[in-house]
Amino acid sequence: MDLFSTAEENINKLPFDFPESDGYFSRWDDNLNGYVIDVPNGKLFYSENYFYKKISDRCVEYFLENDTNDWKQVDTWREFEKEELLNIKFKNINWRHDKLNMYGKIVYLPRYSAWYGDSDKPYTYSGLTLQPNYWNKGLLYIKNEIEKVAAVKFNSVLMNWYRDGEDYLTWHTDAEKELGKNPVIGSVNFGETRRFLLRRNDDKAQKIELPLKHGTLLIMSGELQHFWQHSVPKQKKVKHNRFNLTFRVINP
Ligand SMILES: O=C(O)CCC(=O)C(=O)O
Repeated sequence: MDLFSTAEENINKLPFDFPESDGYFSRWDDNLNGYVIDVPNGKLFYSENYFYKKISDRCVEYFLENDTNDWKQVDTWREFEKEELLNIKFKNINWRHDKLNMYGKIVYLPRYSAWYGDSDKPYTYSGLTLQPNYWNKGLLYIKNEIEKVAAVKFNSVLMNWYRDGEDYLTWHTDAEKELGKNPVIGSVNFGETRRFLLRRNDDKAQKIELPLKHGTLLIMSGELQHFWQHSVPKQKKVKHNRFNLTFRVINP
């Protein structure tokens, strides 16, 4: 914190580096408990502690609860490789370890995932078409909480489980046809803090880095998915779980 700033200046200051050039603007919104941010060709909303710690802790438990192992004692989930995960009976989430066929070679994604939503909304991403699991109580709770700010009704969520800093997500946009023009994406985060990077499609040197923490809500909207890519890079020092849920509106 800058000791020479006024209290008002400090509350308006984003908790991460942000360009000061034309087209970049941010303001704190007391009612929404977060920052409303404009970037060239896109909008963001960032609420560092949108979910209270108690709720965030409960969400992590909810995602991991299972009947097969002493899940509170598991220190690293990397021990459970590939098919082994299929033998764990998770109580609330149907986790999968998806694999792709890359030029004849089977490659597992560097994270686990699960897809939930209205049952008639199949979704294709990274070359995989997934039929959603139907909503459960925990996911509906999170969805309702973020809809208060997002001002849209989400009908699906892609869940990503990063077991540790070796798991990652490469540069991409959430601009699939089913998401329509200017999609609103509600990204909810629990567990370890990870770096979330944004870069422009036409100028890859222009990057923004946001920390996504235990309980952080990030909403991406406006033209962002058509002009900016995002990624979650490896962070070898991170040793524990992080869960990310991206809520989406899938159009028929
Ligand atoms: O894990 C994250 O923060 C990003 C997730 C994401 O970009 C996606 O699911 O498309």
